[in-house]
Amino acid sequence: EPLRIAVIGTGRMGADHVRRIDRVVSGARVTAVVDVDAERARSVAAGVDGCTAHTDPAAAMAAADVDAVLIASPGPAHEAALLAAFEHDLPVLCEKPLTPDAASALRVLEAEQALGHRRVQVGFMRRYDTEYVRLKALLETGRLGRPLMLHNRHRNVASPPFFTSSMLISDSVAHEVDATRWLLGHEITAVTVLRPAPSAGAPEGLRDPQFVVLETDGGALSDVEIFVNCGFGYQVQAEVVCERGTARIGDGHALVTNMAGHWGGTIAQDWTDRFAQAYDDELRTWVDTTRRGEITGPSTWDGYAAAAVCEAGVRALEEGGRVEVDLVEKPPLYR
Ligand code: NAD
Ligand code: ISE
Repeated sequence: EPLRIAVIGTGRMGADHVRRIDRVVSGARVTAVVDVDAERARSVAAGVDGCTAHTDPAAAMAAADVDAVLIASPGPAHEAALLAAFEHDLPVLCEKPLTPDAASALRVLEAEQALGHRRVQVGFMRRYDTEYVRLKALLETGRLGRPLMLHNRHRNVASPPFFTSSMLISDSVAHEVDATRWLLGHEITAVTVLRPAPSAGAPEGLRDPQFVVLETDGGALSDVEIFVNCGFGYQVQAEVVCERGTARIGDGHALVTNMAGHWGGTIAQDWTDRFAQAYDDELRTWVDTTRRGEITGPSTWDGYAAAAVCEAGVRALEEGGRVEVDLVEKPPLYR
């Protein structure tokens, strides 16, 4: 029997996940979509056989033909949707961020523990990107020795109109926070944010770019250049520097052309292009494991830790200086 999924939020990511479940992944179908914008929900539902449209997430989750929930509404709406899914004990794939701040993430962490089993996979899709997967596998062989530093670059063509300076951290650097924790197997203990004079290409008042330094409990440093109005393309790059060597991903060298006195390639323009394979594998994994009654991948703990680090990062941005991260003790469910 296919997994019957309700998709909450049918904007850019939600609509793309609906397409992915409908056309790319096998073993699942979308039986309900939900959006506060009724017209948007109706138009997405109209493209899928047997799919109903709703405006209230709780109503969709109470429907008899829903086995699992994919949350792709904006971050501030995630907590309510997660808690409603827990009430029905439904498995969830929740787009990042789990929630926008540490206190709300902690409430979700506590609610999942009260259920007594993991129900959530968080949408940190870089963990499924083949380049990131190869980098992690290499680090785990130990051949390069102990990781000392991780250098990350994260560039977007342009930020959406609602983007604020703190969202460069909480919405964008959130991915490097997770990638750092996952690649190195360390927790992040402190955050510092440096701010060069903003680019003339950034909207008035937006602190763009920023330079973020993450310290880890394994003694490593991870730095992030976040630049969300670079204008030229979507680039996500990472280089790890270890005791006996370095390794780098994200150079986009899959196709290099030589022509008319120049050599080079093309640059992706957005995440749907750069991470297409990662989103497919993320969703495929969630569907396959959920059908077997398992939950794997980034957990509610990972979502909470990322939210706590980002909250410290936003304080470091606003107040200047180094801000320590204060995590609760890791509960047994996530060890
Ligand atoms: P979007 O604005 O395009 O879409 C959000 C949709 O949710 C809109 O249609 C909106 O009407 C609807 N909505 C708002 N409140 C709702 C509620 N309470 N219940 C149901 N629907 C509601 O945003 P987006 O870019 O698709 O982002 C959605 C989520 O995906 C966010 O959490 C964002 O951080 C995440 N995201 C992840 C990636 C990634 O690379 N993994 C990329 C972009 C966005
Ligand atoms: C967006 O929400 C994402 O998740 C993208 O992956 C990221 O590159 C972008 O900066 C975020 O705003």
